[in-house]
Amino acid sequence: YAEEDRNSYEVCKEAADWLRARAARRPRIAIVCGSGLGALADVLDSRTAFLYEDIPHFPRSSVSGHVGRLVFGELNGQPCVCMQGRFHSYEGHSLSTVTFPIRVFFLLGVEILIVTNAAGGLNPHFQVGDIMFIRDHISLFGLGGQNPLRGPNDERFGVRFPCMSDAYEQDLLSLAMESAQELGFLSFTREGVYCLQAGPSYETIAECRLLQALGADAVGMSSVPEVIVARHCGLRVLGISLITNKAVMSYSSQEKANHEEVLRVSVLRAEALQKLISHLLGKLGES
Ligand code: 6GU
Repeated sequence: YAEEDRNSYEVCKEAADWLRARAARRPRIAIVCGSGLGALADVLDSRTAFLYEDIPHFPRSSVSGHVGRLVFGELNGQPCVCMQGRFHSYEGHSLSTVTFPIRVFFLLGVEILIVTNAAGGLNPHFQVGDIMFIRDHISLFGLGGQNPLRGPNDERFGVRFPCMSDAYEQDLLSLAMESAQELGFLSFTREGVYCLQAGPSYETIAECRLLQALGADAVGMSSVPEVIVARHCGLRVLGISLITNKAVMSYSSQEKANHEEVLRVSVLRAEALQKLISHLLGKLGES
């Protein structure tokens, strides 16, 4: 198939059928693990893992900090599937490849998508190590004509013109905040707007100032295409950014964004994030 056909219904269904025949339980929740956050998949109970390279039609991931497998299991009693390693546009993948796993999750019967990522903080009140629940996003991609839904629409997934004003579900956001409070995490929990930048280069200072002026609180290189495709097929979405560094806003700053720092901070906060997601899933039992 042509690269843009990877996420066609038939191709996604072959991958979903292959997984369904091998996974013990139908997952209700899919979790995309961002940079340095893959350890979450290692704490699932009753795990079964599948390397991307063994799953029909699955792309390969290539970034350090991203392993490359799907892990099925339970977290706090909820059947989950975790993506340990995601696909980014900057690796050279088309947006249909980046979002292919989301459609596979939909066909597996997943109802809720939790996307996590590492992001640079633009909001001056944010600290390194803060957890930001995504309230909304700005897709410089989408505004510029690169949307994962571009091309023929298959109604079996969703409508031609899906609404995005409710992309990040308020009920999930409230439950996530409640969880943060109950765990004593409020001092480092925020809410804000995530802005997608294609990468792989980090932003210039002028670009950071621009994004801040546009109303973005954090900037990163992922998640938005997955969220758009998830909303298209009706999944409920929660987005979580870990602020791993402050975006450089001033010419007098000596700081430089770098991947090692991003990984170091995300590993530091990975455990808190695991606790938070696990606690939240406990609450989802009832809703
Ligand atoms: Cl500062 N920018 C982008 N685009 N992605 C990031 C980041 C910054 N920090 C972590 N991921």
